[in-house]
Amino acid sequence: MRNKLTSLILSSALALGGLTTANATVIDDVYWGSYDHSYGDRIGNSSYEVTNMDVVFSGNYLNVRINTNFDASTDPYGIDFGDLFISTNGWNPYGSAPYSSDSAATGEAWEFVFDTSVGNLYGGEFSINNSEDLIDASRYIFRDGQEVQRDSGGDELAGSSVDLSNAGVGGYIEYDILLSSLGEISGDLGLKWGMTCANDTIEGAVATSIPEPATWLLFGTALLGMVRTARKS
Ligand SMILES: [Ca+2]
Ligand SMILES: [Ca+2]
Ligand SMILES: [Ca+2]
Repeated sequence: MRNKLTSLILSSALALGGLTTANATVIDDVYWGSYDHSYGDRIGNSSYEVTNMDVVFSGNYLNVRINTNFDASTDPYGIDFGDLFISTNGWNPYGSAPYSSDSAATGEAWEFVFDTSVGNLYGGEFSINNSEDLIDASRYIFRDGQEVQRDSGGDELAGSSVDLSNAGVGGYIEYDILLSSLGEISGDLGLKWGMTCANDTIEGAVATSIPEPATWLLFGTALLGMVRTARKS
């Protein structure tokens, strides 16, 4: 009987694990970001559109899918994929939606960055390129003031990856970040992505995976029920 009870408890614990790790969150692109100019959400044609971000905590990984038409391999101006910036101590952009005054100078500080071109996650002390560091302002209209790529430095953290094979119109690019590399997350997890001209940039936050008290109550009640059933059998 003890074996039966143990296996019941084990299987319900596994089921709970599944419940708490499969919580997908969609972050809609309600972010503009700028130095107070009036470019709106996107500058230029729809090939720069970022629609939203799907975020899933899946086992040991944080999976972030950026739904965007952008593809660096077909961009006629040499615009590149930007990097994925991660904040592990909350998300505090400047102002409120659509965050038209949030910039690298006023907004969130990022504890981690996945360098898309290198293919590695970095923590520690790294320097950042803003959009105006990479795009010639005398030739192009673009969204300045946005952090878009890691420049140099930082501690290289193995085990995370990016998949660019689905980039293009109606497509997406996808990051798998090894959660253990991020250390302790306090509060919401903040995320930011844009192409190097930042013509469309997305920022937002997801709540981290802590079971709701109601979930624990249900779990406890279910366990009690199982113990009673097991004792009767
Ligand atoms: Ca957009
Ligand atoms: Ca931060
Ligand atoms: Ca945007």
